[in-house]
Amino acid sequence: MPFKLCLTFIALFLTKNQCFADDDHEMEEFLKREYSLSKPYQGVGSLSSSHWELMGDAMVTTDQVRLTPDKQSRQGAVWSRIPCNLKDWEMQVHFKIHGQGKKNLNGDGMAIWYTKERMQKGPVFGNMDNFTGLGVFVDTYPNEEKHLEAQKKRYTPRTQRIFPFVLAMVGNGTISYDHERDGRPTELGGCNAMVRNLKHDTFLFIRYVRRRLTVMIDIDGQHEWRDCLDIPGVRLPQGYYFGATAVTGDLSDNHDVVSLKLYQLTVFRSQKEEEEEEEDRDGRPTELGGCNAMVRNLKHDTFLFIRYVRRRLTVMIDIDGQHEWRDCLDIPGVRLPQGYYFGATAVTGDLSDNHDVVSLKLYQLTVFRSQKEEEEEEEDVITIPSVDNMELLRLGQVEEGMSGIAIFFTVLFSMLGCIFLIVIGLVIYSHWNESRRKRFY
Ligand SMILES: [Ca+2]
Repeated sequence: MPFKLCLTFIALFLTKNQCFADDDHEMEEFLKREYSLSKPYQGVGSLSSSHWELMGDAMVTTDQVRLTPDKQSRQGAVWSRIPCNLKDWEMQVHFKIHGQGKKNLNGDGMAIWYTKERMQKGPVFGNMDNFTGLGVFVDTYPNEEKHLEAQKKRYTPRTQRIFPFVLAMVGNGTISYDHERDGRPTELGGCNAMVRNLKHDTFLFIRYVRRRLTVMIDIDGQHEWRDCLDIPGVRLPQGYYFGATAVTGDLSDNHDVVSLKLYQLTVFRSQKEEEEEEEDRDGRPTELGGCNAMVRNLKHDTFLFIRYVRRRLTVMIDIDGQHEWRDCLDIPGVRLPQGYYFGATAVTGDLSDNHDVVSLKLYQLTVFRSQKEEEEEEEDVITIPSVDNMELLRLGQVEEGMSGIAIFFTVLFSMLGCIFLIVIGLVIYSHWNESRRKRFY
């Protein structure tokens, strides 16, 4: 038994060690009352000194803030009055969606917001469209599916979604939420979540740490968080407002917020990270990526390579006279329609250069597509050029993986740690063995 115990002890230490190696950023959390909303909702909806403000059909009862009742064509909201100046935070939403309607005869859902704007009515779960910031939606009605059904079209089973569906979107003030398509064109990710008419409590968890957005749900009454989405490179400014909104149309539900609890997360940042975050503040709004390329007045040939395959755009350069392609940019989710024209242009101003094209060679690429991909592309024909999750992309580029040196030291120290623990374990074991032997004499 003690040997087993000793092994458990070693195992425990090993896992702990690993945990530190994986995530060297320790976090502490503090509940921030000024950004939280919980019972007994003192002054909400009645006092102007309250930290929260109601709008539309929202009303406060003893047990919840009811954003909408189970009645047609209602919309309601509750918004924080104080802009949030935390860099890293975690929002735990205790909510309830329930009503008389049978499955898929209810609607439309609710949303949790962290946005620049507040107290605006509109079509996105009761909030304005073209919002700036983050929206996490609990969409309870499958608009697109019903629309296709009406046209006697069908989803392929693989692309069909089960509703209610939780979905996250980041807007920059010009991106529109496509209600008819349940927000698919602009989604960052999502998951299904059967949250209606449950007896137990249901929770949504939104964490924003080091530009990583994580959404989890706890809806099975098991007090366990289930992953919903997890996306790095999401840039949300400080100073935005938290809010919750809901809307009903022809179909309805009670949309209740029991509590919104905001935790401040204290995250250690290295000097380098701090500097990077400062630099990012002047973003370049339209670039997808790029690289430097010393191409003037060279004796050898210079080449640029642009590949577009399965909606992935890759640019490489060969400018060192070594006949080697060097990566320049590589971006998935770039949507370019067919039927456009190729061309090359150049310009001189007060300063000039010869800009010569020696050749443009276009190669057709034959790419195998699975049945599923074929179907998806048929369903989703590109008519306007666009880039998926433009916001995300720009910033994903900054968040690079660990450097080679960092990986080397992590591995080295993890190994040293393991060896150290095994030695300790063996020493303890031999001591125990010895004392057991002594007891026998
Ligand atoms: Ca919907």
